[in-house]
Amino acid sequence: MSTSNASLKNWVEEVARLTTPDSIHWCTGSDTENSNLVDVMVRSGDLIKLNPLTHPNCYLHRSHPSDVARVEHLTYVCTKSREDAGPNNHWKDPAEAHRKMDALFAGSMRGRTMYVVPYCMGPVDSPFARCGVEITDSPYVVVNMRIMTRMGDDALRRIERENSFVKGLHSLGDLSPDRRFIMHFPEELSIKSVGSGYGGNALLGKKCHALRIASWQAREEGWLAEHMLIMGVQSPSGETHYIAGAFPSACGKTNLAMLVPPESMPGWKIWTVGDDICWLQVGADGQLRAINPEAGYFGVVPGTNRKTNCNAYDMIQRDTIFTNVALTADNQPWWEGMETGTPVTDWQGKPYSGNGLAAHPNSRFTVSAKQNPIYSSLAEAPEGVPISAILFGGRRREVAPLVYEARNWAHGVLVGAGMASETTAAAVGQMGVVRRDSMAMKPFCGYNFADYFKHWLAVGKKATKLPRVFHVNWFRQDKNGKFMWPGYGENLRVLKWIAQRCEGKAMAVETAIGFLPRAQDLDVTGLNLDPATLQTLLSIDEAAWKQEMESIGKYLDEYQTRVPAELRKEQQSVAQRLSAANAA
Ligand code: OXD
Ligand code: MN
Repeated sequence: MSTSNASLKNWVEEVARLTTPDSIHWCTGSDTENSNLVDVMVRSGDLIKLNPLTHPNCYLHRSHPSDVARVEHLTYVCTKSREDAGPNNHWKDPAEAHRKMDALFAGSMRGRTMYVVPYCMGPVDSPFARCGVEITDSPYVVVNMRIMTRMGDDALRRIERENSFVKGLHSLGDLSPDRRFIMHFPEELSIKSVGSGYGGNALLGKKCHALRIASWQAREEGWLAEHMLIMGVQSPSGETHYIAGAFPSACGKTNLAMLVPPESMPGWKIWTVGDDICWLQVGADGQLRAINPEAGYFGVVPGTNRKTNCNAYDMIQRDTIFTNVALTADNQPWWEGMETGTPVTDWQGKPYSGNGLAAHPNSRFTVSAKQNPIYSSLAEAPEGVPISAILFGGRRREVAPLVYEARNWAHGVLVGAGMASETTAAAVGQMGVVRRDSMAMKPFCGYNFADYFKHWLAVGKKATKLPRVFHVNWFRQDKNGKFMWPGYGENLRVLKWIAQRCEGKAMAVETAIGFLPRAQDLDVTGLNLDPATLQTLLSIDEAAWKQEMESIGKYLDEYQTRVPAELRKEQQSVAQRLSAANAA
């Protein structure tokens, strides 16, 4: 097979000349193609078939032990001007980056098959969707892309109709961390990734296309590409509010998007639209509307069990690819947080004797969104869903209260820009260090954050009906390091307050940082939460917040004069309110 699209055909030929594969396979996305690829990988040892009685059609992939997470220090945005990439990105001159990458790609597919993977991010019939083609020498990437995107013939037809697609070139290379780079060329709508088979580095439709390149495209075209879940929150009276939420990697987006309501909140229902990425456009009705560009979940496994999230747990009992989990004696997948079973083999395939972690903390499942028992009936709607509220949230031991609401859109942009969170195992590097992670996009924004904040403010001026903006923190700890809020399904109590705020029905108190619920405004029936703990969760320490605002001011200074004056004004006005409150 090939294509009628000359630019795609030429690019494939050019890549084949450079990488010298043994053969070229154009992916159609069919079931037969998928099972052939799975068979090849089972024979090569790239996939291990799991117990078919307990986990039908499930496989385990073990990645190279040095290749288990995103590599932010090896990820670059290559724009003609360094300032366009901004201090939030590593930068390389595009010509130099191409030279460096092409040297690594030269002959890299010798002895391998080169797969050409056409895909569409978003429902194929959606005007908000965008297409790409990934060329890869990894069959693991192909089977994952088939789950995570609309991959194959339908996408190729759309590419041929539109004559536009993002070019993604990927090779495992020799998997050496010294020869591993993920480079983005937003001005050319292209990506080159070499030396890693890990999801976020290798499944180019996800972070590389749907966030880094798409954020650039979105700015040019007047929309937003965000690191956000999308969920429907349905009240007992049947009204559904759609909420988009930005949280850094491994902070529970998948669990929140698939939340199981507590028994003490009968009648509430949650519907998942997406768990990681959200493309927002101002619709013809003047509202912000969202689509999930992905078709599956690449979720963090540890901690998933029947109690924490039975929806997620049930979803991954069949037709799932696991990466870097442990195994029981009868070949069932196992991870920390699993309530039953005993691991005998760790994530690296070594015998496990009970010391240390059996599964890698960033072990993952890849599963089709269609297997989610609460998949929203509007998840495939070409026009997307209307967004009532946007959440920003980090993993903060202290300072950030359970929830607060921004005064308005511009203040909301400051709340998002000032977001901070403790680092997690989703990226290589030290864990648990608090860093600013604006809109949870620090690793993913394909251009200068100052321009991005400006773009957020501009989108706010285009919409006639804007979502309300909130900040949440499920991760507050007491002096002994114990989590103060139970999290998981109980987070619905906060979502209920948010939904009611959107309807103008819930009360709040105004503080220097925004609107907070009082204890009586939050439904805590059946929760058994100590009133003093609730009080701490719902109050602000003004001295700590003064410092926080100063630190946000310094953070904005890093972006110098490119920072929009409107954002600076917001920061100054919160700082002034805090000073006034301190003086009072
Ligand atoms: C992810 C991430 O895999 O954010 O979603 O790292
Ligand atoms: Mn993510």
